[in-house]
Amino acid sequence: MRKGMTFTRFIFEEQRRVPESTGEFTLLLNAIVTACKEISDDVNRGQLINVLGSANTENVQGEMQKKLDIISNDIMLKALEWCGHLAGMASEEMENIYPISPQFPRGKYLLVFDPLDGSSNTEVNVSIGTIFSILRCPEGTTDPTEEDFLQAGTRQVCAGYVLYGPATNLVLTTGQGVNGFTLDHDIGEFILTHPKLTIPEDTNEFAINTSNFRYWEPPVRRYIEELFAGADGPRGRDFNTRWVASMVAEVHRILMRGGVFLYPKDSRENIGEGKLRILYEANPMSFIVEQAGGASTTGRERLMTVQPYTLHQRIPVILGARFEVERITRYHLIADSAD
Ligand code: AHM
Ligand code: MG
Repeated sequence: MRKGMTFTRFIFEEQRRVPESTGEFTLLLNAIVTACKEISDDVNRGQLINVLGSANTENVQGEMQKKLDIISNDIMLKALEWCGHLAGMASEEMENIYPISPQFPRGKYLLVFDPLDGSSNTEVNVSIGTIFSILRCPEGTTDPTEEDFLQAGTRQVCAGYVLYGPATNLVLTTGQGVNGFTLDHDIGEFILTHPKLTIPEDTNEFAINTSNFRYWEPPVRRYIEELFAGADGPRGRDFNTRWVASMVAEVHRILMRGGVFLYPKDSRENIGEGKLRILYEANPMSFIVEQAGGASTTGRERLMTVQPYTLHQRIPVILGARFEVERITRYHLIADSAD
């Protein structure tokens, strides 16, 4: 007998706690998870099925797409457009929103996703993942426009990611804490392996791409310089660096053993307000991190309160251990008030 509750049972039991629930949300989640199992399978087979390498196309943000970016995006669209629970979708890999074809029924939710986060890592067999966020479609709207997707992170109904690493993990929040599951390939089901995840308030581990040091603002440089100084500096203890270049893997590590992650604002022309996208990356990860007891900021305000004004808008992201995030925010306030 295997130990642990299946994801299917978990979400049905959650549904029973909400007597007025129609079951629509539960079925939508199941469909998302099925799509991610298919992506997991393709990622896992990799070069055996010739899905590695560049697709030689650019996405709307001018980034080169990998074959797996496009395949994962197509899997999500095809697995979810027919389900009847969505009124529309938006993805990091598509310029415009994806309306549900008239041949399918429409539902009350909107789905936004990054089909394959960290895809620069596909050829090197380093962990990558799918990030998703479920929003409510405005009441009475069956034909959503781009504007309907532009919701602050605090309005998310659910956020999650599936990490394709040595194991395939699903991590999910609906605003009642964070739970983690591991895919049991033998039975094709996710099993609840990490219930009620929490992030320690303090940490000695930080993740940032230090090659961008010269482009950062003074408060971020100050913070990182103090960490570099370790036991000899004002922090009086040593810190350790990690950088996977897959946000989904960084957030997973933070959920498992703590830490802080930064992709701050910088002065490069193509980055400016940050590299990561509000809707597909920053908001869902912030929801998960806050629900696990961590914090998330742009450096100047709580990230999930920022009102997006375009679909692919980018934002500075600083998230993880609460004490560190508060310290970095303080450094921004001090720097701004001195200006
Ligand atoms: P992607 O969605 O195109 O993969 O880009 C997002 C990724 C994040 O997962 C990661 O934190 C960051 O880009 C790494 O950027 P860099 O290569 O500048 O270090
Ligand atoms: Mg991404």
